[in-house]
Amino acid sequence: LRLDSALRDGVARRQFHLHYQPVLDLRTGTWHGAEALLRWRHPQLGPVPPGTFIPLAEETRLIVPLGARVLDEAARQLAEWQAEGTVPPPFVLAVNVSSRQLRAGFVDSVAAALDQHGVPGSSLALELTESVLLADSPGIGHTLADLRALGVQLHLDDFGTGYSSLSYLERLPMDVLKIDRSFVADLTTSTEKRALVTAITAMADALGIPVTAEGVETPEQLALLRELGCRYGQGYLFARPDDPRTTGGLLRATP
Ligand code: G
Ligand code: G
Ligand code: MN
Ligand code: NA
Repeated sequence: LRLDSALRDGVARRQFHLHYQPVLDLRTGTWHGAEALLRWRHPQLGPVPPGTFIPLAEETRLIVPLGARVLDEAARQLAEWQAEGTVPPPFVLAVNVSSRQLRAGFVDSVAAALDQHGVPGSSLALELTESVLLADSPGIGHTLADLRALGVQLHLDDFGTGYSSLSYLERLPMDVLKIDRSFVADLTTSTEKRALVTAITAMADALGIPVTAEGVETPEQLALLRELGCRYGQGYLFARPDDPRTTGGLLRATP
């Protein structure tokens, strides 16, 4: 069984679905949003981890059609939750986007997904990694500006793990900075990690960009992140990624 042909097959046969992980507003203690996370269940292999199939989808460029489906399904789910009153504003649903997807036609496909399901751009966020910004492909600035013109938020994912050049934070405006969970993991045990997170939150604060901490697992991490002025939190302490029904139930309840 070749994984790349299985992947191609899986896209055609709709073996992919989305899980959702809620994001908490640490200031108000209410749900602020959720992140859509792609899952693949292969009939023989069972669940294939995203760490395996996403890089392959990127290499084979299957991420382009697959990513378009993700956007459409996320917008559909968002419309359903909005109609039911599950996610009152300013709830924001975040979708991960690979740099390979950011090419001609991408902005149109985002606009089409919003339009098709009647969701406002302001309730959608796109999570981009530093590599997207560093690739600095010609036109990336225009693409991001066009996305923001739709009202869509741009979140910088996995912050701190890439070749962090801070200059792009000024050039390419980001609405939220997501501190990678590797920093949060050792936050309460490593003085170095704590210094880094302190520096990141101070810098983001100076730039007026709110921060989301990923991978929050303990009350001790939460307390420290709050102290450092971190605005949003995501992690197993609050909620795991889960199917739309389970996550919808959580979102309707008080955190
Ligand atoms: O649940 P977790 O193992 O789901 O996700 C692992 C990685 O896969 C994350 O870094 C995430 O950014 C990436 N990922 C999850 N869903 C998507 C998606 O729909 N598109 C892209 N491009 N990456 C995704
Ligand atoms: O890179 P990205 O942030 O998009 O990846 C999200 C990944 O983080 C998903 O694989 C998700 O399952 C995972 N994740 C979410 N919360 C936690 C957490 O509290 N601890 C750990 N270890 N992983 C988490
Ligand atoms: Mn992400
Ligand atoms: Na991340």
